[in-house]
Amino acid sequence: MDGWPTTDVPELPGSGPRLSLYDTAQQAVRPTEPGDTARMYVCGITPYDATHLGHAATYLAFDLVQRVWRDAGHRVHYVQNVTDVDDPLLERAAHTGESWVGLAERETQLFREDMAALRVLPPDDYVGAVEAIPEITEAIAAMLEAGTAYRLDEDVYFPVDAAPGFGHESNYDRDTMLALFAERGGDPQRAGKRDPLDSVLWRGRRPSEPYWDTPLGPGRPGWHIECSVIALNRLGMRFDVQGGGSDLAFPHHEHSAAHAEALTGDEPFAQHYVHAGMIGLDGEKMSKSRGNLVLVSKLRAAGVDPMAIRLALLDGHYRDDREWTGGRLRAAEARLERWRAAVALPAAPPADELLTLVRDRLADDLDTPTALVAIDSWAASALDTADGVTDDAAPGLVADLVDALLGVDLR
Ligand code: 5CA
Ligand code: ZN
Repeated sequence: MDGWPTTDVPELPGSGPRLSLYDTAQQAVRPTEPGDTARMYVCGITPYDATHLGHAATYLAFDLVQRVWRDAGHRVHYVQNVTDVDDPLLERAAHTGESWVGLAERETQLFREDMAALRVLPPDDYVGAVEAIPEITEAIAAMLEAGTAYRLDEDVYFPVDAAPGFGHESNYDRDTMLALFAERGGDPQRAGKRDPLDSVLWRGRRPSEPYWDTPLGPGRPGWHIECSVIALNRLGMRFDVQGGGSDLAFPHHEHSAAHAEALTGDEPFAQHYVHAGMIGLDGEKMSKSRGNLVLVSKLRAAGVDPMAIRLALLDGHYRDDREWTGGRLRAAEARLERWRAAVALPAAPPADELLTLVRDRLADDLDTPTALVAIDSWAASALDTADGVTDDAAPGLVADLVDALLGVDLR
């Protein structure tokens, strides 16, 4: 499907350092080691409600991954899915009486507009689960053939013992896995499974649910195999970063990796599994199912500058769970105003050291809070005319670095 319009990324002098990121599987910050083209898959939305600040924060984190890689001289191949058929979407449509197709199209379009307004660089391949059904069924058929999938009534399941290293991605013990599986869309109680943690690859036709006639029989894909196949067929195995919010570490990313590893007999699925923290509101995770949402589109409609939303979300480390408050937005608006005033000056203190510092901080597991404070200091001295040495190229350089590396347009 179509992505959204891209924004230009200014070229900066020289190039940035290698990006290190925290990897959930190895539980350490490690350097990424992309080839000429860095390969990234980030799990996309399930389009049954509008983009909230939690989604935005997660996509912004991976937008910075792309920007830091580009600055280090890599091309980036970025793939994202849209879970445009799945239980929560069908449940919401059944509840409101809207068609699930119409709901998915509307919310996906709103997401595109929100991402474009936030200047998130679009994926190169933006792929819906529905459009990927032929490739997904082909993969499941191959797994059945190889014995890494089994039929249960009209459904097809993945046996976790087909993945010898199952659990290596999330590092959870079995009890935690069982609890999270029940909480996050799994079916540990389903009778007849070989192991309660086995996950559904293909869900046979149910009355009043959409289905597709395929060589596997009528039905629809399971959630994890959707991401395994969409990623694998576009990026291959061992791609650089698999990303999403921390609520995807288990079962979603564990099962997606296990499916792909079983399918190909190769490993790992991804070199880094990278997870953004959860944005909360009033002490709870912001989520469509809880309904405690601050929507990007609502803020935009109220006249909030998307660049202030962007700065408000970057003023916290991407891996930390953090609480949204109106105060964060007001602080970001004030910061944006100061930065804009500083880059509008005809001359300002030299910014070469600032460029090096921002590059270093971002390359160290996306340390945006420190990078933002460094830019604050430069802006403060630029605006304080008492400070002596000025350089007439500095305001332009800072506008470019803030644009290229943080995606914030100051002009
Ligand atoms: N379609 C699947 C992934 S294949 C899905 O999880 N969709 S979603 O719409 O529920 O979430 C989209 C992304 O936003 C996921 O990476 C999820 O981890 C992230 N996300 C959801 N809620 C929050 C939150 N409160 N804070 C940060 N990230 C969040
Ligand atoms: Zn996914």
